[in-house]
Amino acid sequence: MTTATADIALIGLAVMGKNLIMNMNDHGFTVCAFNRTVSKVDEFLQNEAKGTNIIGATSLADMVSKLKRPRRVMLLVKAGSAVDDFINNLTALMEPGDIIIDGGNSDFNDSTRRCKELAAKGFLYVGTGVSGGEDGARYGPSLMPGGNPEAWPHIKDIFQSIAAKSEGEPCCDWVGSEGAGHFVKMVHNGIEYGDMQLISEAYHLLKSVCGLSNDEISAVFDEWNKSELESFLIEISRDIMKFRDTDNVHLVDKILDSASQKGTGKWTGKTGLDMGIPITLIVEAVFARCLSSFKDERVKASLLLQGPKPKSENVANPLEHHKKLIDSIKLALYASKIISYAQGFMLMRATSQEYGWTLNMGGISLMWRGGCIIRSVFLGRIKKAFTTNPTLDNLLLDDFFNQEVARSQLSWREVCCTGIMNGVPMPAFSSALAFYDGYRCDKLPANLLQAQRDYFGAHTYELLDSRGQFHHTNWTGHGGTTSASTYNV
Ligand code: NBP
Repeated sequence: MTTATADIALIGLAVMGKNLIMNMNDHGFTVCAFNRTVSKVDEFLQNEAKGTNIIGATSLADMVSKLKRPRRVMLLVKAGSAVDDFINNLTALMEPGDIIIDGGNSDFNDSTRRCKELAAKGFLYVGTGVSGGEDGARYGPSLMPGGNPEAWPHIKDIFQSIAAKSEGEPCCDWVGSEGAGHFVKMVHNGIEYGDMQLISEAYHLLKSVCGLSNDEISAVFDEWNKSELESFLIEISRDIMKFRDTDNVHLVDKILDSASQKGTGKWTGKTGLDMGIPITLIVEAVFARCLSSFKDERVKASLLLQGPKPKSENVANPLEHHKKLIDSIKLALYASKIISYAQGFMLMRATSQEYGWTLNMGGISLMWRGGCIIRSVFLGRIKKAFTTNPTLDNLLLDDFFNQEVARSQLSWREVCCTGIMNGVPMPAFSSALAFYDGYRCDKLPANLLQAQRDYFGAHTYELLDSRGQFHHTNWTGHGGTTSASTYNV
């Protein structure tokens, strides 16, 4: 009979799985490794895992027999049907009270379904966000677990040990029930799309309008990384800008300007639309990638469509010559980033209320403070805002962020004007500014929209002095007096 010696089993020996196993091993946990293609288990044991306490399994049944009770099994496989297939096979081998954890990029709606289905059978399900890529998985990821709360005491020690640490605190805490963990990871990825787009727009302006060379842009990013913008994404952008290929040419100049995506940004956008939350910057970042993918059509259009082209003067020292504009671009990036996070937290707040998850916003900021792709000094400020006021309605209403946007906004507006007058697209910078101006506007033109809706579709409107009462007007004199109840536009 096999002795049950393993603390946890991990299925999926690709980049994330292997690195998480090594990380767990480093922290003193005995891990049993398994993979659909079983030959990869031996390969792993004979290479990366050689000389460690990691053990392998030859089948799912073998793996289950090697686990201490309650059994803990973590999946790091391709999201989708592979997860459901493994869950089905595992439940036939495991017992009620055992724990199944999905660490892949699963859709949070799937995690909610799986959590409920497994709870009905007595199993404890956890859907956890894992961020930080290969390096994070190996040396400390940001972990965002959610699901059946009864599972948390059984996995807390392993998760918090292997997670990144920020100011001594693990970047991992219980997020909430059902699909809350994967939801928070999805929003993280949406914000990541936004951050990347903002940096790319700054790059476009620095290159096209200021005429900076790649090395000069790298130097600008290096400076920014010593400021309130200090973050992993600015840091890697600094390194990318100065990276030279084997032929000594900057690699970034050889890369096709057509961005791919794997879908989590799109999911965030769709969730924003479903929840009625204006996460405009994230959605613009997704669409910017879509537009970039029309490379051939854009090249044709560039020869036909008229408009201003960036005019960068040939100056001896562009860094010095454009110092004011460069500083303004930095502030525009900073203010837009504040808007992006304000929108992301709006989405989390609304979804948390809708599903009754009671997400802890300060805790989430801390989970993102280290280990993950959007890690930054800035998240420490967000943590502080939610610690000061845990029920803060909107990040923009926090004194610190309100003041930061106030001091940045003139530069932000000037940068948007400069981009527009030079024909440089800035969907993220400018949509963030439009959101800011809309959010701080006490009277928007939606009164006309309501009148239009009532005019053509009898959709009714409320009056300023009698909210909650709905009126319909016969605008043309020949319409009826009946208001619509089904046709919604
Ligand atoms: P992949 O996403 O490339 O998945 C590889 C694993 O999935 C292998 O173990 C493979 O088994 C297994 N698999 C596949 Br593919 N199809 C399967 C199926 N139909 N049935 C059973 N197993 C199947 O690996 P990864 O990049 O390590 O990512 C793992 C998860 O973590 C994914 O959900 C990913 O989205 C998420 N994630 C990735 C990152 C990252 O930076 N890469 C970061 C955060 C989260 P095989 O060896 O037999 O083909």
